[in-house]
Amino acid sequence: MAFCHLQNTTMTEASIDFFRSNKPDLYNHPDFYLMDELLTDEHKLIRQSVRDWVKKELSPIIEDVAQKAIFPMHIIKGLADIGAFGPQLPAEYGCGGLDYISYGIIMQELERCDSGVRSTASVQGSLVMYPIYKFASEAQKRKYLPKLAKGELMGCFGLTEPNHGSNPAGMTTNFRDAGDGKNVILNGAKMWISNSPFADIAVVWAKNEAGKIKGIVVERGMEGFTTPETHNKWSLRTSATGELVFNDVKVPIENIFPDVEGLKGPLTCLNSARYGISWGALGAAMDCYDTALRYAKERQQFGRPIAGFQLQQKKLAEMITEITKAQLLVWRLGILMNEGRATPAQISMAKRNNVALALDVAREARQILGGMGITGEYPIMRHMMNLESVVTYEGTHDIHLLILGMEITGENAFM
Ligand code: TGC
Ligand code: FAD
Repeated sequence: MAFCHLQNTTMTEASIDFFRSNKPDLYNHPDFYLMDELLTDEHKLIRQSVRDWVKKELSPIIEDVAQKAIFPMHIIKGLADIGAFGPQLPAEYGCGGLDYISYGIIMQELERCDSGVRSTASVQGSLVMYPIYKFASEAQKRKYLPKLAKGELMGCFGLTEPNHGSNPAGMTTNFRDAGDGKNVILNGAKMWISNSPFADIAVVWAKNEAGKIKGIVVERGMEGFTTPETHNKWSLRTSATGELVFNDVKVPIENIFPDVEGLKGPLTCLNSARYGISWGALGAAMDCYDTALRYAKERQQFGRPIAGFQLQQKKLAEMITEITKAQLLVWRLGILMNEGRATPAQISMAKRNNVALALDVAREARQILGGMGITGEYPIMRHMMNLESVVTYEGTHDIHLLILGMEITGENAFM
């Protein structure tokens, strides 16, 4: 075994370096049920290219940028080059033209490194490009999609407001006719918006004068539009989060999506993003499990590796069981997504289950590492803190339970 020479040592600087430098060799794990056999050669090729990029460009900097709480802007081009922006959208608009399993695999491999980076890609692909592809005019698609795919433009998605999080139907952000036949006037504020501090465009959900929710593209530079950053997060520190503030912003009527009205607009986009998160969270869980397993085999206490103690084996065996179940869940969901048969409740089940299991795995893995588990020498605490946002955004753990509850009972328990 690669780690044998460390067995009589403590976790020194040298062994931590060894641990890091050997990590990619173990990247095919965990695959307890030989799930790779369900993937095509193309899926495996995509996975390998994302892994190679993550290993070269992201892993070496991730801890530092997380500690400093900055989004590393220079990775945008790399993310675009590996096809992380809108991989599931058609090639005719400069997008990936790939299937939903490929999309999931890309999210998994990014979040295996860091949920904040995956967040940036999810927002761009599922919450900015997807609604433009699905609901915008042909001219808007041609204007925005190729540049968004290349990362030449970055976007954000404004649904949540200070007083309306789980219940976006109550939003108060609104627009009215400017009276010039060309523009509308937008007022209101959105909160907790990923990518907002650097986004070039924002897909904003706001009510028209009839009180109907519409999607509208707001561009940076429009007078009265500001994007103050939200600081002091202990979670998703590599993702830039902020507000969107609209103070009598004049927006061209042509920027309003013609083809959708009502809450189903934003919720349709969330289906795509929540699906990606169910794969992504699994990536974070895999990284925590891999890290804990290797640490348990190396770390000696009472004269033997801690992996030899039943209590630690229970943790590891339960982790791999839950990860394997989650892998099967997302693979099947990916097939249903490809066939256009996945329901919102099925997506809620996967998002809720996989994020919760990732949090459980992170918490157990951190314990296996003892004191080392709280340091930035290992990724576990960062994953754990990140996942506290992932379990809340895109519908909280409780909201997804209520969506499932309504699906199976027919009873609405939201209000
Ligand atoms: P409700 O009356 O149930 O539905 C209103 C209309 O929407 C339709 N609908 C859906 N359509 C497509 N996909 C779905 N998943 C849908 N769910 C519902 C529904 O059929 C209806 O259509 P119509 O034609 O009859 O008008 O709506 P409600 O007001 O009772 O709310 C339902 C609820 C609570 C489930 C929904 O509001 C919800 O999901 N709340 C959670 C909010 C949320 O997830 N926010 C996410 C903000 S974005 C974000 O967090 C990005 S983080 C990104 C990152 O960094 O990665
Ligand atoms: P609340 O809705 O106030 O919920 C508080 C608690 O009450 C939760 O536990 C919830 O489950 C519970 N609760 C609420 N209603 C019910 C009910 N009916 N029954 C039982 N329990 C209930 N939003 C965007 O639009 N775009 C983004 O890019 C974006 N990025 C984000 C990034 C980060 C880092 C974070 C933390 C959030 C982001 N969000 C974004 C917002 C996110 O979607 C919301 O935080 C989330 O939807 C929950 O809303 P809230 O925080 O207002 O909580």
